[in-house]
Amino acid sequence: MYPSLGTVLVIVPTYNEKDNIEIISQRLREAVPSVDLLIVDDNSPDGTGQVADELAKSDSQIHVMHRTAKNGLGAAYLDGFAWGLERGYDALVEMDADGSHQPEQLPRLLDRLVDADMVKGSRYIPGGEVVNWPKSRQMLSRGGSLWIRILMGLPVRDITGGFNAFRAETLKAIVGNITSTGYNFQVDLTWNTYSQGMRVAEVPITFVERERGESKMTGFIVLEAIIKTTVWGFSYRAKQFWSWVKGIGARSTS
Ligand SMILES: Nc1nc2c(ncn2[C@@H]2O[C@H](COP(=O)(O)OP(=O)(O)OP(=O)(O)O)[C@@H](O)[C@H]2O)c(=O)[nH]1
Ligand SMILES: [Mg+2]
Repeated sequence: MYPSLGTVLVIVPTYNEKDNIEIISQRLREAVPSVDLLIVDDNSPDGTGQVADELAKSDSQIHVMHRTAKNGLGAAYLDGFAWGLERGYDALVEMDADGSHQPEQLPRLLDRLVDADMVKGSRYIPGGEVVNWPKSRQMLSRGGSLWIRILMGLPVRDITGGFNAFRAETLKAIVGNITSTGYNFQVDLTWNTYSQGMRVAEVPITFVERERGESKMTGFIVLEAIIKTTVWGFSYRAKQFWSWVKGIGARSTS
């Protein structure tokens, strides 16, 4: 139990994270001993799933879900959310395995969730920072967030960030609408929470580039994000424009 929130499940998706999973699990268990951990492994060829099983054997608060194939980060999280919701957790958290998200900063997210429906760990608000990312990657990430913020009118600074905490009720209300698999999964969750009138808060985090293992980022993942957010943004703006036109029409006939 986490004071004032209830039971909390941290979900960590893994694909070939053998050298990271034990370190991140230990850091999490030490930083916030009351939370449970679910590792969702997509049958990693490097044996991450077996390492996770060993961790679970010696710690009743660590659980492992084995999926049969690599189906993307979003699909792994959706299965993890379903697992946690079925078991009645009050809050669920997304966190990467590669050390980019600091388990020691998890209390910031959980404390803020007391009066929010979703809390995003943010690199781009005062106090937030990015360590060891090349300029090109920073520009892609910052540019992406700015593009989405302008296009979709989302008042969030770090929209693609993946260190996020949710109340169970928030996820129950939105999971059925989530269709993205790659990076855009985080945008999809944020957009759906916000557009249902729920409270999205940001807290500063220190994001650290992975030190071990390989990135799973692909051109497809970036393309999916660009195309989907553009379509959503334009349809959102078209709806806004249409209700403005209807408003003028109604005023001129009254
Ligand atoms: N289960 C599962 N996990 C995945 C999949 N793709 C990525 N992950 C995990 O999702 C987290 C984020 O993936 P990363 O490869 O770190 O992606 P990234 O942070 O954009 O790229 P980096 O710059 O390398 O850190 C890591 O814990 C990965 O192991 C997938 O298809 N299935
Ligand atoms: Mg990463």
